[in-house]
Amino acid sequence: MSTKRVLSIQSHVVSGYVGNKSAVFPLQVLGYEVDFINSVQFSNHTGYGQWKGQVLNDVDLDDLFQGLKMNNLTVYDSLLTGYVGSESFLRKICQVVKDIKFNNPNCVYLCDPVLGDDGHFYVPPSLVPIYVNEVLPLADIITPNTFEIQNLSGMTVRTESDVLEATQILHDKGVATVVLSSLDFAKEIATYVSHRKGCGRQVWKVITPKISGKFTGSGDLFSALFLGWYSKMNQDLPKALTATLTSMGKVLQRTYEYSKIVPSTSKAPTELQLVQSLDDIRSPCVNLEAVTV
Ligand code: PXL
Repeated sequence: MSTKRVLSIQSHVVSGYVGNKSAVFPLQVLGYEVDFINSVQFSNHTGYGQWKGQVLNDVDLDDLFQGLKMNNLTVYDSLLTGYVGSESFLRKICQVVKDIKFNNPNCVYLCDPVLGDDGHFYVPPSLVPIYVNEVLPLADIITPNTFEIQNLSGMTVRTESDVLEATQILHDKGVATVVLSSLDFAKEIATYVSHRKGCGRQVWKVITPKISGKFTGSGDLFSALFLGWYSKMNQDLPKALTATLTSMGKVLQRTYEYSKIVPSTSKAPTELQLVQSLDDIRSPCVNLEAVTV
């Protein structure tokens, strides 16, 4: 069987792990051929408070894509997109998706609709209606966090019945699989997958323990792992989810432990311990269970 090809359009940082730096290595470890377009090239992620670098615009993206097309290099099995900072770039991504799906209608498009977290936007809020009306109808899988699902569905999401209602709103916009990457309960985290099937749907959840600390780039890692396992598990959603969450748990635990030993003089945020987690990414030892909701 030929190696599956993924195109990932996300940020690049010289130092640290967000965007493509969080996504490309895990996908390669899982055996994918990964082509990546860097939507920005920054020295480091923006959580440091200061950074330098360049931003790719919609014309630059089109240029790179046309170059690939000239050489018949746009045959992809999967497409992954993450943080997008402008309306024009997001609309150009929609054109790229349509073009790739024209070539291969079975290409799986996973969109992480990055809007923000903890009640704050870190992209212009004007991207919300573009995600809802233009991106969701094209996406096969979306992986919002709680803040994002609330903004995309237009409702507050606190309980399981809220999750069921909000995911249905997003299915009605055209996306078959919605993964709510984390819903915070008092002592644990719940992750939900809702998959539209004919007129009905199936929903699963996995409960995982809370790991202290918030690590930038973990959402990007989650989406990449989920896309990787989804194909490797022949589109078995509960299996893809438990494998993803097992690796995530190991990476976050290792990163938390590392954060406790870095010198207190260092003001830099702790970066994901990704390279150190190679074995946990390649062969997660899955003990989690996905239960039907
Ligand atoms: O992980 C999201 C992300 C992506 N790209 C850049 C970022 C961040 C989060 O800080 O700074 C450039």
